[in-house]
Amino acid sequence: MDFQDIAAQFGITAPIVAEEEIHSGNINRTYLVTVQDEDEARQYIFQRINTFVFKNPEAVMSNIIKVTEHIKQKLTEKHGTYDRRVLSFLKTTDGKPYYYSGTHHFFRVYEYVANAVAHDVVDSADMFYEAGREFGEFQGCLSDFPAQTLAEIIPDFHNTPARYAAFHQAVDADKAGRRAEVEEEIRFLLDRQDGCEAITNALCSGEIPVRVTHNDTKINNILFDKDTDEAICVIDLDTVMPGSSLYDFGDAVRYGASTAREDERDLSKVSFDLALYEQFAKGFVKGADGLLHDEEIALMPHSALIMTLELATRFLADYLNGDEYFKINAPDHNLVRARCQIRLAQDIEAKWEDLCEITRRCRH
Ligand code: GN1
Ligand code: MG
Repeated sequence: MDFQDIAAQFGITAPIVAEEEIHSGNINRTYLVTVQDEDEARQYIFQRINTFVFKNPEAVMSNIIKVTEHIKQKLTEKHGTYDRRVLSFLKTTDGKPYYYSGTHHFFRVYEYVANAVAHDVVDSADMFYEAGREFGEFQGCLSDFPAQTLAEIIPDFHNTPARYAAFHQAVDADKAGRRAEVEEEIRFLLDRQDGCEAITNALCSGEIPVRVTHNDTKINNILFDKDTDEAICVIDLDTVMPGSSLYDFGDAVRYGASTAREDERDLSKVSFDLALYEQFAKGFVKGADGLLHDEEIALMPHSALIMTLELATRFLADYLNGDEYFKINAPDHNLVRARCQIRLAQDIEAKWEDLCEITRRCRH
């Protein structure tokens, strides 16, 4: 890939002196690119958008530009500046927020946020509280954004019943011929299908509001200031769409309150940490600053379980389909991931009463 050519499309003419792939994220390809401009070095993130997953990259970028502009405005009103607190995307010389180099290669470029770091693992309660606060604030910033002007990038992204339907299809089709070895996992997930409608039902009945949500709230989608450890910027905005606060909450805790990585092979290491859950919940409620309704808070434990089961169905479906969707580093990577989510769901169920009690304490 000729990054110098791509840089030029975005009006960057200084010579590239370093380029490094960042191997985080299961979907897009991400590179840190350094250019030497006269006497100072500048850094950018170049990303190649995965067009198998994102069928309409123009719509993805249109959503992202709308949302980041809105956040810039809100932050300026609140803090007088938005510096380092929101991503700034470059436009190409013909004014587009992406460059299509042909053969499905869509690139976007944004300014690298200096002196900041993303963490793949939650290693302190304070870090997870900060993450909750930041994602809560993110939702707050977008609470007056007209949700209907955003494209639905991946329809039914967190519609768990629809995810279950896709899972059934993958099981029935058994495209990769792997079904026989995962009957036990399939049974576990199917046994829990009925409870998975709690969020979508509450949205449909109007019991909880539709909000603009991030939808991919893993801890590594937040940047932290290297000096102060403060959460400063939400990244990976591809799936910002209308949704429920519970999608963001549940997805964040199923990842961050797990005591193991998402692809841990030793399942004895996988459990759900209630203390971390509590920190995130407190941060999220605080960051959202009165925005969350009691009905949303009451469903937080359900969201942890539902988002965990949902991702388990997605990983296992991808395994059955022959690994079409998620990047993998081993033939059984998706199966390992699915088993982790299943183990986590079991632990959430075992700790259910405590989870509900902690959630009640987080209300105010
Ligand atoms: C994908 O790209 P990444 O790693 O941030 C996926 C999420 C999953 C996550 C699991 C568009 O996110 O939904 O929760 O992997 N994103 C998409 O690690 O499918
Ligand atoms: Mg990501």
